[in-house]
Amino acid sequence: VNPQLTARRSFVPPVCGVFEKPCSLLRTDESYRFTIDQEAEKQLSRIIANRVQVVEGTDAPDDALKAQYTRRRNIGIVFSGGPAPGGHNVIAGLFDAARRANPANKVFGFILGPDGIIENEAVELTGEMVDAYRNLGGFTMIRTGRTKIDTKEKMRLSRETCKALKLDALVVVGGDDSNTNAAFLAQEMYEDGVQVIGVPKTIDGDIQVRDDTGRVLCAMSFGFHTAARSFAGAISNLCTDGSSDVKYWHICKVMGRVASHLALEVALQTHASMTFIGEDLADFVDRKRLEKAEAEGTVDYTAYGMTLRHLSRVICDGIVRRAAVGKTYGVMVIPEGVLEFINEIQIFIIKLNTIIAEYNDTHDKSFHQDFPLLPDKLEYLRKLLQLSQTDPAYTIWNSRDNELFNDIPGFFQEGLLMERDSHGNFPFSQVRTEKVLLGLVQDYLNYLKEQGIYKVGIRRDYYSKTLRSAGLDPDFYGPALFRNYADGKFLQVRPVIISRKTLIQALEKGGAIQENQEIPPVIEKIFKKSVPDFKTQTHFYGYDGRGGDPTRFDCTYTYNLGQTVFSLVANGATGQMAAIRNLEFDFSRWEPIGIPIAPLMHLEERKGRLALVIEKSVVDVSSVAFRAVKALREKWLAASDGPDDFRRPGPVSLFSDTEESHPITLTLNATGRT
Ligand code: FBP
Repeated sequence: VNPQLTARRSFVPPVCGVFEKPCSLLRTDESYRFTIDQEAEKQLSRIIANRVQVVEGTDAPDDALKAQYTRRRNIGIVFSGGPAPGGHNVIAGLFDAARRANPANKVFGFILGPDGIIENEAVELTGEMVDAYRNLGGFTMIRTGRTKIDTKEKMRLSRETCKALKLDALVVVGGDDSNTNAAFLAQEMYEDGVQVIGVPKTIDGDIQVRDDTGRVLCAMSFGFHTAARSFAGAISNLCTDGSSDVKYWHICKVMGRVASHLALEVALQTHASMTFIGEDLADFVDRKRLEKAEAEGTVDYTAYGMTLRHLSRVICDGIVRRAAVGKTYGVMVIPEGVLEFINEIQIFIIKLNTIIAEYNDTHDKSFHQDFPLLPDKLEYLRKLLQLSQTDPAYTIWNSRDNELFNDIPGFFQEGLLMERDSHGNFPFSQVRTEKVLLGLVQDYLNYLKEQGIYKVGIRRDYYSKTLRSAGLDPDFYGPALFRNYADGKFLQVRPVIISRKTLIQALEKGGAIQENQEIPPVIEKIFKKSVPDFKTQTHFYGYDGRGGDPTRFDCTYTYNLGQTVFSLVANGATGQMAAIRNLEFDFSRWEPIGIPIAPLMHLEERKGRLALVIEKSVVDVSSVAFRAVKALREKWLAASDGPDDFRRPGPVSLFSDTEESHPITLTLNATGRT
């Protein structure tokens, strides 16, 4: 028996005031504005007119409301997509609210994600099952899957399952793509009287909903806080380890398929030496390129956004600057989806999506069945990229494209063809993004070494003390080894990259040693230190954080989401996503609401075609949280004489509510303070 586990299971999350009332109802809030996509209007006609619904509690429901609220119901729930901490509490919140309204209500869990709906694999959830998973991480109770219900046949089978189980409502707990799926299910099952409710889940934090005027309806999806705290804890430990044995650069890839929200939160929690935010790289404008093009009377679109090569230079700049003050170690955070924001990569991916879609349409076997059998895959791929004539925007293949393509290491050139997931997303979690970048970084560092730019600064006091302790006169040996040492605290070692032979010659010339005499070991030691060594350890933080036990924030958030789902179901809503308004503020201000899904949809390229999806929310580079990180970047790089500025995030506790128990990005964006 693990007492901590028992304590965790018995934690009772606080509920919003409305859920303490015997009954809840919905009030339409007309004040939110959404621009409706014409395609959404056409394809989701049944639910497009939905409005924001605010859940309100009542002590004295009239008879009609009471009858509707307490009517016996069967509700199905499915997890869709990657696990996110808190999912079990959505079930617990829904189960408790359903049983409270009517003890005869039944909740069915679909096994292994949407496949469970298609194949009618469901289990009726009992109190014991729910209790066993309260406040625990993962989706282990009913597991999850990534299947998309995207064909007529899958939709037909899903409808049959709902009929067979006599479902009144189906709850889809998932990310942007799964909520998109929920909207289509709501549309299709409208006639059958099956209500469909979505729940915003994903550690990526990319389901954030604002209306056209920027008013926040859903500040964050659940699971984000726990994952960020887990990653930050591990990365903070690397900051401590790195600054103790001062020998490695720790390269940390942090999950988030596209958006860099997790990397941003981790940066704020740990103050790692360098953190790259994909959205920031895309925002970069190469002024020199633009001016040159302008002078030539042309427009250079490639001046917008950072190239892979440019990014590697920025990374090198940080490494070189830290080395110059003796710091040959550090911690670097790279978001999993960073390549998504590198234009040239994005163009290759979109172009290949189109080619793969066309191939699948015109061949017996799918592209991914045929491609692995080809003898020279790279040659084939190059031809594909050059020959694609489908979309004029992506057909231009010039020498620059060629150059950019050649910059990408071979394993990733082929990797660009990796099979997309069922929603058409490129599987960045399977790409060794850090390896792609580090290859370029290492090459450039070698060049900088040769140029004498990448060198280790040795503290003057260190070198004087070391020589002296070996009984050698620093003023005698020093000049032979160093120049311009009198200027500052740090010595620029010169020449930086010299062979042992050159070093001996320099010492002989300076009269420090006689011909053929051995170099005193202490000088050898100092010399060795002057030659930078870029040693790295790479880490991937993703699946571990997805499986963690939810923080107090996520436990409370998800339990209240579950309760919100029941209120929406019991009041007849469909095509709505359960959410908590004011999540970014103190719990006392949280308000359960329903957000209409259809108005959030727009057209996006998926698998080479335009598809109606919910727009992912990426990091806003004008947000307070991002601006804070930008302003503190130089401080956190600590390329100066002083100590590093690493931050140790506080411990994660289920039982105390502190400032640490909310995402810093949320607090900053809402209030402008940490
Ligand atoms: P969801 O959007 O389904 O929540 O999943 C997010 C995520 O964890 C991403 O961060 C990551 O890129 C992806 O899932 C990994 O997918 P898989 O589990 O298929 O490897």
